[in-house]
Amino acid sequence: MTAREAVRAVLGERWGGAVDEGAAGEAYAPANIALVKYWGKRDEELKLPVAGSLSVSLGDLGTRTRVRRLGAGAGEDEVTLNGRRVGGGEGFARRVGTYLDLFRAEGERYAVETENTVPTAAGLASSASGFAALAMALDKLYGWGCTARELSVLARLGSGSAARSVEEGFVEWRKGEREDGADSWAERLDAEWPGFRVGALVVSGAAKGVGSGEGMRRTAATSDFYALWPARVERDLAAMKEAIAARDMARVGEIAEGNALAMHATMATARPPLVYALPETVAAMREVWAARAEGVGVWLTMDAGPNVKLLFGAGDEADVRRRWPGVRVVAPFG
Ligand code: 2P0
Repeated sequence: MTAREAVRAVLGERWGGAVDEGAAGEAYAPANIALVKYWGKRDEELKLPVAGSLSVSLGDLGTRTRVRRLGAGAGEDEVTLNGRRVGGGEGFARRVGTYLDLFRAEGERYAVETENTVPTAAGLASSASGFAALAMALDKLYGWGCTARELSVLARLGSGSAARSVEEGFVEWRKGEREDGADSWAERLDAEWPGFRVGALVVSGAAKGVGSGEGMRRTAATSDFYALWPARVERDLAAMKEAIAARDMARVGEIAEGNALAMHATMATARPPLVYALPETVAAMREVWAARAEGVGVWLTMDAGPNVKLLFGAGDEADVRRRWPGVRVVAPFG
């Protein structure tokens, strides 16, 4: 099944409705950090994952997007990112354009204005909030009235992790079994945790080397250790949900840190090897472990880049801020 067919399957009768020129839709979606990671696809085009994953959304750090239908004469989409017009040849505009192709009727063009409320320098920005906000803005523009589940499926077709950014709080993305991906969507866990904290440690602003998509493909195709990954995620997901239900910060931290390191171990054993850590990353990891040895309740997680994210409870926030004066602290539950 193609991604465009998947969109038709979601929208059914709502598919293909026209909107007036100048009509617009706007939406906001939060960024998210995975506590149990998504790494590997069972279907590249539909972005169906090999395993489930679980994340926490970052509240008011995310993306606001406005989509407007351009007049009939418009030759191309107009894409703006943080107030700057992005040329059609740039990666960001191409990804947005390819996503819009899934929805547009022949000749339809859009103006897409995207503002990230995540400071780029915080190392938390990702495609997840961007595609979730874009899917939600299109829903408003066309008046489809999609459910959260439908929005999650539509967002997933832009970027896998975007499936999780249509909701706040703790979010679980079910891997699903179906070939069309209709059962691969994310839902919010019934768990408020006001004392939960995420900290961003920026160790480098250097541009990413190998993108997630290529990184996943390479890992799955060449790392022997990748065979262990799906079962590991299964175990970690079950344990993580129990730890969250119990509001057990130490368990959550241990599972999240172990899961991230296991993911990075599969990457490091790919050929050619994929190591996102820089020397500064490793130094930051050692600082986290040293802090923990001294009794600070802080754990780490890392994604497809060199920056380190800290996980801790409000009771340890003062210690964390003292040790890492530059840390950007997020309280996902306000
Ligand atoms: C995650 N990452 O669970 C994992 C951990 C990076 C490491 O989801 O190819 O940008 O668009 O589906 O969503 C990054 O992957 O990849 C990601 P595509 P995406 O957050």
